[in-house]
Amino acid sequence: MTIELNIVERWRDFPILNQQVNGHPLVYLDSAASSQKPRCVIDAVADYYREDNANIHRGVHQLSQRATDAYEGAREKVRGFVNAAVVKEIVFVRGATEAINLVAQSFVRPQLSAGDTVLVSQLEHHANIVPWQMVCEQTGATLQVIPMTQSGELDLSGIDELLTGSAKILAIGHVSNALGTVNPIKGLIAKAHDKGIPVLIDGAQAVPHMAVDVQDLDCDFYVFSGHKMFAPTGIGALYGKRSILEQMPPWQGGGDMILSVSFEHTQYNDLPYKFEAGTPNIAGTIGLGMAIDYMQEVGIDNIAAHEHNLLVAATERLEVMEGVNIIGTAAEKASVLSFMIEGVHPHDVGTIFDQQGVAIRTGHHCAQPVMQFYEIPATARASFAFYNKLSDVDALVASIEKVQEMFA
Ligand code: 7TS
Repeated sequence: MTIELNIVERWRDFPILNQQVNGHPLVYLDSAASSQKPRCVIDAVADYYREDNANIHRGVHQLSQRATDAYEGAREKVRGFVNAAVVKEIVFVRGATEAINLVAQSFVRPQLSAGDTVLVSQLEHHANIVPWQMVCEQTGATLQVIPMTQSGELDLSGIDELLTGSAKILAIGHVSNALGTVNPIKGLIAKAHDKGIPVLIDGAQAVPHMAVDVQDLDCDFYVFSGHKMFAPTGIGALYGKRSILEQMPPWQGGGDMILSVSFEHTQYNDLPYKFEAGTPNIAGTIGLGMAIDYMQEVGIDNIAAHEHNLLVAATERLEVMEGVNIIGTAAEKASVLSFMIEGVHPHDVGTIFDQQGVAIRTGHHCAQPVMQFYEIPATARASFAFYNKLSDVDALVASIEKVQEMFA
């Protein structure tokens, strides 16, 4: 109960939520696609442009020093947020997608040849499939897939055969964006490490909802996007173990990633700058730092507990609705409820929801292999953040009833 009291008014920190859509109060149930931003994050970005804007790491002047301090301060916040051992292990990138491409091209590609495998799962977002397919095409290696079960969990019955010496990386999501399944990554990481296989965790759908400790997980890489955790778009982070990042060649070349350049020889910069070519998203990085401060103030455990209540409440309501099928019924889930309404295409569901002011996502959620598994083209997906209220679950149910009325 104290959790609910602490957190229930937090939606007021998000100015965008206080509006009407199509004549109804906005109910935002699409945070898995992108979260909304609290006032403090919006202000941090605006204040940076108003007061401190300058390029970083290059000026002796006041503004550049302030911008550099704010940018590097945010890196320390990200380090603390995922409990990395040292700040050098945090590389700023555009988002989860760019981080995975970086690891695929810089770390994995040089090790791959025909006969090798890259291991992903059937639950992955396209961002954790396509970069690996590309690197396989470039090297002649093969993509292998951990299958899934009807409930939307990983089918680990054949895992020992997949984790063989030919696997050069296991790349797996922490939480599935299409179904909300929380994968048992800690055990998988340990199993892969027993065979000497490094592991990348796609944490895009995990960090907004639960505490993550990369040292405890012992993953080699952990990637996420700022915009799903209340920060701006165009900024995210790659965590990598220092010993591994140090051995990896740069991925993109340009300014800031070098110590010295001549036509005969270029000496690369130290970590993490080696991987940050060009002027980065300074404002976005500062916004990310503020989003972390904000989440820590709200309390990640409070966030997880409140969202769990919302998910349980919504699941219990939808489970007993005639003609409504929940897609993805894993024992461990976070913040995502995918469903189908019998006789209605999910896109029509989304449109009717919008007319009620309720924003959900419909489609394949950039996880087409999950849709292929269930032999469906799409689902309707409600996804929660801690700024959602129990009354948003009522709005979800009322919108489903409206759809059913219209298609009766
Ligand atoms: N990994 C997962 C698990 C995701 O859910 C997403 C985006 C990405 C990677 C890619 O993140 P990006 O910030 O680099 O684009 N997922 C979704 C979604 O579920 N709806 O829209 C985007």
